[in-house]
Amino acid sequence: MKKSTKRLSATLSTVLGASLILAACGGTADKAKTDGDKGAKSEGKTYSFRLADTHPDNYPTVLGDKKFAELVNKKSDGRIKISVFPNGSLGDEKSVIEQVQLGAVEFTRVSAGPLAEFSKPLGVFSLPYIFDSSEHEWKFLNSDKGKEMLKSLEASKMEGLAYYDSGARSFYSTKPIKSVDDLKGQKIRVQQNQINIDLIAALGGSATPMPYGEVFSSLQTGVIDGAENNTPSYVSANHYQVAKNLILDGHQRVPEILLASKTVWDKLSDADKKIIQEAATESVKTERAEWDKMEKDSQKKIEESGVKIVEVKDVKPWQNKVKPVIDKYRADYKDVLDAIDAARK
Ligand code: BDP
Repeated sequence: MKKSTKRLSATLSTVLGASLILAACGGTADKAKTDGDKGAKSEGKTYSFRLADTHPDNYPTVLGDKKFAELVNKKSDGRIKISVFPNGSLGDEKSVIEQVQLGAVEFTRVSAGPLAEFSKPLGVFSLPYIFDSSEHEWKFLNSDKGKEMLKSLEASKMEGLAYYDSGARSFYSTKPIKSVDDLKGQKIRVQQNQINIDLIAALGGSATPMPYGEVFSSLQTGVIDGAENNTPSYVSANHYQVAKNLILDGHQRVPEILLASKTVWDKLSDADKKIIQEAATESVKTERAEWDKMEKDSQKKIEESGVKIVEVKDVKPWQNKVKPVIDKYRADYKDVLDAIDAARK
């Protein structure tokens, strides 16, 4: 989709969403409930909500979103309908987050990367090399502190429901990258937050924050030299067809977050909140299973397509180079960094 068309559809969807939510929360059709049901105040109401995701239809997060929607529908006996809008069709992540804060879009699945500009605690996930492995990351995400971080979104008008998997992010470029030194002077697209800008500066490159949907054409036209992401995104967004040098440095593990607009959430009955929360938690299993599958498939595709892959055996030189970033933010994130360290044991 052209940028102008995309913007128009994002604006249209805001207007549309706003009227939808008015209809939903203003108390539409109260379906009579069977006797013995003395549930909370909005029980029996029907809702039609939208969930935005930047990824295409068969991507693990979208499959997770769909599982979530299906479970909500089932648990509410068809009263709560959630339609999934993939492909960034409701706007890029930053503008979707803004729409969610307003209540114009009711649900979204976004990366913690862009969320960091809206909710400072989530910035911690953009710090480099804080997790040793997927196990370490998930041990933290499932810990009390990890759950508390989801809840911290409330201060920014969002209700965090669940984490989804997003693996580890690595650099890729149209120019060769054989070691950490080769990023020097390269223009690298990053997710939109300040920590990422500091990260690229520490590596000697220049950061270009921009929405995900613009990365492919920017690589093609040379607006940027490279970018960084997990391998499923590198493949599904076709970046691997243009930026054919991949270095598996795994500098970040930035989880995905499934969340609701707090404006919408606060109007739901306790029973409906419970339904939605349970469905979100249950959908994690689907997303993570799809994630594992897609990581393997992407790896295969990359190997078959002539991408030059450099494995990083020793991340020490990378860690040393990005240390100024950790030093800059250590005090801000002390509590959570301690909890992440504790999850290592
Ligand atoms: C992907 C995330 C997606 C982000 C994208 C990005 O799944 O939500 O938008 O990275 O780099 O891994 O912007």
